[in-house]
Amino acid sequence: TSAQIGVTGLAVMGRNLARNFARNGYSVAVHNRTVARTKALVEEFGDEGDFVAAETAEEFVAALERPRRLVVMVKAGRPTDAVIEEFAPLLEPGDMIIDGGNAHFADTRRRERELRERGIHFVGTGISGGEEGALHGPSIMPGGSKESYASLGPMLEKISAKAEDGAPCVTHCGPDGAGHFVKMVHNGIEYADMQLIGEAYQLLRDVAGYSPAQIADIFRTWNTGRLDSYLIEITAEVLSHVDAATGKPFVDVVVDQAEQKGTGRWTVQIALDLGVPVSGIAEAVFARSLSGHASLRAASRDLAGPKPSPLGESEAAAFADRVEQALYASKIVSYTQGFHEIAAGSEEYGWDIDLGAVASIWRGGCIIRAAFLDRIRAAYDARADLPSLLSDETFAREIAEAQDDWREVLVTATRQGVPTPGFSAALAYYDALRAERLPAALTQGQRDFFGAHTYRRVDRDGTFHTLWGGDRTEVTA
Ligand code: NBP
Repeated sequence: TSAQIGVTGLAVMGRNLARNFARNGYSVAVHNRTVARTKALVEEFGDEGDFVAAETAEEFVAALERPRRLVVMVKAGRPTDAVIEEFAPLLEPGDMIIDGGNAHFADTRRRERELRERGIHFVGTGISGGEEGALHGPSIMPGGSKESYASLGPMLEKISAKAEDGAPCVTHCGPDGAGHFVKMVHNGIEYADMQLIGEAYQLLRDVAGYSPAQIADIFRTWNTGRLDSYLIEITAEVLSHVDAATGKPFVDVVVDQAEQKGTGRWTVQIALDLGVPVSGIAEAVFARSLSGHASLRAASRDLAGPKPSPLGESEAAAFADRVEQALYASKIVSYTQGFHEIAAGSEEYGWDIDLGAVASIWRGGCIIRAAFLDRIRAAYDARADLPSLLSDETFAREIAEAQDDWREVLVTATRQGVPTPGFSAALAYYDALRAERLPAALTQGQRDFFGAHTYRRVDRDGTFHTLWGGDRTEVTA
């Protein structure tokens, strides 16, 4: 028999993805560098569907129907190149290599170009949802050629998560690196969401004076409203968990130094290159980085400043409502920034990414899945060329309604010395966009003063320079 799809790389993600294909009725060839993993998969889960175990690359390729669809789920970076080098010589024009790892989109662009010259479709594919998602339905973000999507799309649609309206959480994002770019920004937004939730937690704890268990209940309540999302749901689970060894809240026995694997950092690095202000995502990355500087933190512990003093019970509930407003408004801003980055990447690389479709496929399966994404989709459906999510009437109105509370929360946080980099950056972005005049005019004057960098005028076209070192007359540059 010939298999309809092959998966090589059978660690947690690859194994579960292979099972997902098999459970959906596809015959799946499976392969792994270390053969024991292949055997273990077939022994443990062989009865879930039609698996063809292959020990060598040649056997694996021979097991696939043509054109071949070969999913690579190995560690991103050099291992991906090693696997491509191993398999590409065995493939024929028209075959497809689908890279489901967390590759950098620039690597995907390079690999796609190299393989295209050999007639092979390289389909860089973002996959979100962790190991559970891979098994039960992830959100899938494929790039690559239209032709490859025509062949692969129906299979991906079958194994993907489904949104509440039944729509599959997969769309052809665009050519070459578009899928991995979209996945990268997904992860950047995920960092921002997590940071904002963290700030809300700390305010509820230190300013409102609630216990982790009480805060878990507050998050459960929020999860029934407009903040309804996977991350809010698991936040309540983590906060209500009690450490078995000590009987303390779990969150109090975990070292408060956050780690990261790099996709959030990439989102910010690329945003800097594209000139897109993703301040909320950047603050989230920096907040993790700051948390990890243990000796710097220890050396700074005695610096002067207020210690938070918890509110009384009567004020705490009202404060919690304000925090919900601040969290929601900040969330709108971080999605605004993330979608701006996707639009800018799409423009830069000619991908023609459909932003509404991206919002749509993030509604299920992935880590940032949320009711909220349906509203983003609706905003782009109503107007595909929306300059910014903040230009959408609904979001603009919601922020307008939230902003008094948002500002109030930040006043309290500042006065009590509780750090809120995410909430603050979001509000600064919002206010900067609203501002009639920005101090950027002064910046331009300074640049012209020390470096003759020139400036434009509000009242006339052209580029000008003032002779700062001379009689300060203005000349046309
Ligand atoms: P890992 O990222 O831990 O990679 C392990 C796999 O890579 C094993 O199958 C291993 O084979 C194979 N491999 C390595 Br390492 N070097 C190789 C080489 N030179 N040649 C051939 N195979 C090699 O696995 P994972 O956590 O399942 O993730 C797979 C991909 O999916 C990664 O790119 C990851 O970033 C991405 N991803 C992960 C998640 C998640 O939640 N974990 C979510 C979304 C995406 P071996 O068995 O012989 O050592």
